[in-house]
Amino acid sequence: MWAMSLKEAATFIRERDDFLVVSHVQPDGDAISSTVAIGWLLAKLGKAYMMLNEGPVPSRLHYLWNSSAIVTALNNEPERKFQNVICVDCADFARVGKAAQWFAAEPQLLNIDHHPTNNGYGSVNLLKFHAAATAEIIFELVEEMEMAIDRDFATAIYTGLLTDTGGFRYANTSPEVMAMTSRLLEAGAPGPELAELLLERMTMGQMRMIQRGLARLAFSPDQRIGWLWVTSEDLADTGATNEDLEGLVNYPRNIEGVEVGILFKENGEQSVKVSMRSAGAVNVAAIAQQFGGGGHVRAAGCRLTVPLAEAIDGVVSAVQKALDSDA
Ligand SMILES: [Mn+2]
Repeated sequence: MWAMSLKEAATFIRERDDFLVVSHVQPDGDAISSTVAIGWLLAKLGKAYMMLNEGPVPSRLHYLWNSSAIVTALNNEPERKFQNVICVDCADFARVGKAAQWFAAEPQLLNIDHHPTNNGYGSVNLLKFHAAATAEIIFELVEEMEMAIDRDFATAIYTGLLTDTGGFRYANTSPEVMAMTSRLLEAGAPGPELAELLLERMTMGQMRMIQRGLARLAFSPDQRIGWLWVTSEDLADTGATNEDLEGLVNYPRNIEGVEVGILFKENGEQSVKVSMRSAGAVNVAAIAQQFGGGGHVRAAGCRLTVPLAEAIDGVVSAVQKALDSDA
């Protein structure tokens, strides 16, 4: 079945020309790496293609081969429509966002993804739910097509694997991932430099937000809930972006004994974005659902249209209730 899917995907690429390569809104490391890796493959085959994303490429990923050629759909009206589309790392069709404006009315679509919720919206689907990253699937596709890899390609795939496995730490860090990583290093992927850049380095905005957030760290009386908040003013003062808030919620969550870590992010006077992380005792997706949000058992979020203090009271009480009923 998997071997068949790989062949079908290879045929889709070989028999067509003039492709649009897209990934999901607010692209992460795997999304951009997968986009440029498919671009690399198409370039090697002498195919015409364009790479597109709804939003801009995060600046820390600018080292990726040809990433500067990725067009931002938000800033550009469609110049034309594409009949052949390759979607990478998009769990559902809606995740491509405004990039869809560049698709022909009934495009031929190759859907390459690893999200278990992907419903197979492509004309051809290359889906492997236990793959650690979409980049892992693309490496298999390039092997299937018997192409020699180089440093540019290896760096892209390594980046997708590194980011989607949280630095080769999460449960998806399979023996297959490690075997692949070994080959990527042989092909010239700069492992230590990528780890430094993607896992260690912080922007000044990020550090300023950590500084402010940690100064406010608060706990429930039983210390099983830890939370912090950032205000609209913080973002304005520090020049931090939303990207700079990534990982902030892990500080309370990582403390010994804390079951749920929460980050409250104020967006104007009556809007608060809430991110929750659970150590496992409670299902934070169920709590997020009470407030109209959703997510995964251990990572979920919601948005409340109330002042910050009210959002903190409401969500912390709901989490406390869930923890108490669990005990
Ligand atoms: Mn991914």
